[in-house]
Amino acid sequence: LIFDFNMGPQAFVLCKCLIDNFTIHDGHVAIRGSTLDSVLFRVGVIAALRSKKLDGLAVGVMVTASHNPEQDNGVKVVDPRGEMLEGSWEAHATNLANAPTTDDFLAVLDTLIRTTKIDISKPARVVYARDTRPSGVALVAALEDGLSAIGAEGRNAGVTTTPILHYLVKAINTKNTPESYGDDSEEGYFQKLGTAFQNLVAGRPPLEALLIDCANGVGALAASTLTEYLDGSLSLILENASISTPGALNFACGADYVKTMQRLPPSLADRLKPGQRACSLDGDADRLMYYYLDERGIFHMLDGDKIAALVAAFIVDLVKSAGLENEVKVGVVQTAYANGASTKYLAGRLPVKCVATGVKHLHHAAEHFNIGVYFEANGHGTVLFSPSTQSKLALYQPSTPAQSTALKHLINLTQLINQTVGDALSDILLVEVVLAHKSYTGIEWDSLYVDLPNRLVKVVVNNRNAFRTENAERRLLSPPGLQSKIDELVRRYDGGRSFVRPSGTEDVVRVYAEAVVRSQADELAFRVAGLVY
Ligand code: NG1
Ligand code: ZN
Repeated sequence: LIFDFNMGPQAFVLCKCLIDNFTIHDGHVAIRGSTLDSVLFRVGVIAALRSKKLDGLAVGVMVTASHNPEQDNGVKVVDPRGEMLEGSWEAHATNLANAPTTDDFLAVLDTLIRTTKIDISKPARVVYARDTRPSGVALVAALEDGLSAIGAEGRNAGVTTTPILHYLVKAINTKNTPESYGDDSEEGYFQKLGTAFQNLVAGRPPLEALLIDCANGVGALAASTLTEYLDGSLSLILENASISTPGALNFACGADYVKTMQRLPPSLADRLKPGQRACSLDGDADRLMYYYLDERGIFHMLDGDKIAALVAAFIVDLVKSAGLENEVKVGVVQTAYANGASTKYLAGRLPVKCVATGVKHLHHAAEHFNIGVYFEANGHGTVLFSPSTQSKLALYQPSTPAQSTALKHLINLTQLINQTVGDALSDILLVEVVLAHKSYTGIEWDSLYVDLPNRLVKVVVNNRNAFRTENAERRLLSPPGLQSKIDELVRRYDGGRSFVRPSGTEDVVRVYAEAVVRSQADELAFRVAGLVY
């Protein structure tokens, strides 16, 4: 057994073997940056074919490995509506990326073009960007080679965040249409968010400055630009903004560090005053974790579940105040990793759906509500307003001044929120709007409910595909007999809950457990891990 203590107390690794392979999950692949050149070339070809298949609509490619170490890199492919690559194409992309030789690659390509009936004479447009990782420069060059090989038109969006790239894809494809998502430039993005934010907080007392841990990544650049568009309506103090210090990206900082370690990044120890709000972005600024220190210096984390609770309750209230509660149904989507206390809090107020891990599942489930709020506990999430709800809001005639104000707020929220994907910057503004409206500090927000102690453990097994799940990954179908052993263990713990699922992004099986008492949550997680190993 190898326990990897570097991963922190939340993520021990029980190690049996390591397998080297690329898998595409939620539209992305991640691996050491220096070995990715051929994959990026192939992704260029895939993205161009996807664009041809969709009659030349722009497709996006983001070169990033998100919250992973600086030496890793990866790539995400973005569909024309600004959303993640369609599921069936993940499989095509996996096959193309893994083809062992050039001849194999060409054969897979040929099959793909024939089976999906792509007219290769169609135009192809691809917009691409990278985060601040040094390996990104060469990978973008390899991507550009792939695009030229197939004659696609490329637009380089430079160094930017993943959510901005998603925004650009949607803005390009809706340009000059009634559904225009905004000007197809970074400026258009900041303008849209900045204006909506100022409208939403107008007349409210200004909030105390927010400290942002930028994970020494691209979020530092974007957050700094954002301040110019807020016109003093919110002050941001940017920390961990060293984007050119080698090795600094995501190192002992950032949203994943905070969530995994459940502690303050050490670099903020003498920066954060008791009671002051702070938050961490991840390396490509699509995840967000809030937190604060109380008077005794104790760290309190406000994770994706707490953000969902804050935001969903606020939107439900606005819908009611606008007089639309019978017409606009608000719902929340979570995964099994959502803290049980958050589910209890939310389920008492609005419909809550649990889906399998992975943004694509959350996003699609959220589309089934008129307004769907989704957040993963790790801080990735957004709010979706269905097209018919957006039209309803535009046409609705309020009958009182209070209804009219609530309606304006809802409409401004549709502009403030990046509905294509979870966006740390847009989510910061959303949280700040709610805090300003409620006159909440972190303390009042935190007291919406008390998190159950929980622990996440990774187990490296011989074959993670032997682990098959059902019921939104909350129960195991195989290996045979394992689920009943887990059930038996869980029964012995007060408030116990535990589940086991194969990771979609790493060659490991993840074990989650929670219980009323911290030591019991830990014990349950390690006992279940022992059953899995
Ligand atoms: P996997 O490796 O399938 O558990 C992880 C995260 C997901 C999601 C994906 C990225 C956990 C437990 N899992 O998935 O929430 O962010 O990466 O798409 O945090
Ligand atoms: Zn990310």
